Amino acid sequence: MQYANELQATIDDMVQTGRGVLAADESTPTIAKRFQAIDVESTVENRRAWRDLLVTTTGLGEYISGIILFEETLGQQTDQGDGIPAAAWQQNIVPGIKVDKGKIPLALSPGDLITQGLDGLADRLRGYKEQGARFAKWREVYAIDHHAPTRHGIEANAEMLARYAAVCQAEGIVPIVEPEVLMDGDHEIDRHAEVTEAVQHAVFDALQRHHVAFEWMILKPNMVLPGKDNRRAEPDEVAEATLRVLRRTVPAAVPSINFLSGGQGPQEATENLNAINQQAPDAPWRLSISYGRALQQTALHAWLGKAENREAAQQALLHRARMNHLAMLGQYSPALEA
Ligand code: 5MM
Repeated sequence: MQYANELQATIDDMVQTGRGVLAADESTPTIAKRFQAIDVESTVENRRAWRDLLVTTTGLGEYISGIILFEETLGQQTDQGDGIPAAAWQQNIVPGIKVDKGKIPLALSPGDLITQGLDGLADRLRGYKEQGARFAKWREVYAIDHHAPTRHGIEANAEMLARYAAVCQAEGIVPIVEPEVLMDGDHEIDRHAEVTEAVQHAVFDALQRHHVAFEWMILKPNMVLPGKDNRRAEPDEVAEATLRVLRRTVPAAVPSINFLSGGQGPQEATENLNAINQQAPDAPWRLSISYGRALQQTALHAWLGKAENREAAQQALLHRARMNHLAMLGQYSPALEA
């Protein structure tokens, strides 16, 4: 592959013991929803100030090795006048970019969704690379109900992820492959496991068909959980179910599995990750994070859009990052939250 050395260097920079990825790539409608919860207007400047706060948190690089940015943020600057990607590098954090253009219903397939954004992707990636991005992310979303996702939907989504990942590797960009089976609904944990297993099988089959090198990608899956309207499972049950599915489906050549938090509470997401690492100390892949909400939520509520709360918000972010660092080592305990 043309960019083998570059791809390996990015993997080496991102996949390290005790470090994970911060997902700060909320699209404009999603960040508006997050800001609305703290009564802050979603302006270009407020979005810049928030992402500046995150990326300039002193010490964040100890626990975070990569940050996923939204296109707008990639071209923005910190208060100090540094480009946001350069500010990430100053903390030894690799900047990356969300490249999908969001989901729409899959035509003629009720209940299935599909993500857009493949047209012109290679050109866009070249531009993002010039702006400093070294990895990309693309998310496919699967909602569970009685009939969905369908076999056809699962295959169509796998095809999109594989085509995206192949274009990334051809351009020297490490792809984060994110198939997210939502936790919305009242399904049991077994149903979530069944769908996640079918999704992962299809994704890896498609990646292989599209000649994607597993060594130079990162998988960003959901954990296996009962539906949000069902019950809350204990961390050991989540870990067992999640590891069973991953062992059945994810090749050992994949260097790292970085979970999304998907609506779990910040502490819940840390507890579950800790149980996963405790149960699988010899797993072939690193078991890490690519959390958005579970890393940002407490910091966002400490910030409230006010400059005078900036330091408190950074402390809240650093604390969550450190708790997850300990969970990656299987050394977390809720007592440490205090
Ligand atoms: C940060 O949110 C990302 C997607 O945002 P849009 O829906 O606005 O495109 C999302 O892909 C995120 O990276 C992952 O779901 C991880 O975030 P959570 O909050 O699930 O850990």
